[in-house]
Amino acid sequence: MTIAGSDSSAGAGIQADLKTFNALGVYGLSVVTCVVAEIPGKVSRIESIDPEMVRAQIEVLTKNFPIAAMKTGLLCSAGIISVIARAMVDLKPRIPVVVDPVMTATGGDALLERSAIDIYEKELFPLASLITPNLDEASQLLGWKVSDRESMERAGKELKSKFKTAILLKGGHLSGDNAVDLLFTDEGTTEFSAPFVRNVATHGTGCTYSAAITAGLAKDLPLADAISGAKKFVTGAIRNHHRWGEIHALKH
Ligand code: PXL
Repeated sequence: MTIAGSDSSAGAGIQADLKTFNALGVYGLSVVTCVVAEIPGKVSRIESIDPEMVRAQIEVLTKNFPIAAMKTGLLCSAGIISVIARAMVDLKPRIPVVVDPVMTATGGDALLERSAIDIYEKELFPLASLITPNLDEASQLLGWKVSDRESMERAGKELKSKFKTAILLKGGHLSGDNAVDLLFTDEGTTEFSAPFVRNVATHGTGCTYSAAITAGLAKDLPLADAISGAKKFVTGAIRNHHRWGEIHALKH
């Protein structure tokens, strides 16, 4: 199950999650938190769904489907995050929860209310099996800039002890020949690396990655195996990207 926003251009958000689940052979359920009118690189309008409606979607799905794992993506507002956290606390049995703390679109547009970060930290992070920040999100969560491999090591350890759960810190925004991510758990640090694919529009990469990890966890894979499979999947998706002819749609 994914709890996330709708991306009208369908490369990120709920649409990316469902496509990923489908490609990896698990059935995807979706809880919509907001609707984003956008194309890659340009958000034109965001409208959030009433938190009660978010709650109703979670309730009807969790009551009627055997959900094996879930992820959260763009959650839009503090009120929505609170509702989700409360619903998760009530869930029995507990299942793996991947929290992708989406704050800004790849193009730089803000997607989340500022006050929501506080609620994330207090209410949702304690319920996560894995949190998957990129470097910008990690920097916002820590209050200092994570800018290279060395600071990634420090940041991951700090985030893990702050939120007491596994952290996958994604280094995809660093320069270098490889896209390197680091997983921090109680057992130590594990590196996941793949050759960089340059000059490709990467809108939706983070959503696809966390959805693929969630699919792996739904299939009962150990966390590190779910992540390495997901890393291969997302790297393949970037490498085999769809090439539009004339990109009228990307004018803005
Ligand atoms: O890529 C982050 C993201 C997540 N979810 C939704 C989005 C975006 C980026 O634009 O629209 C719904």
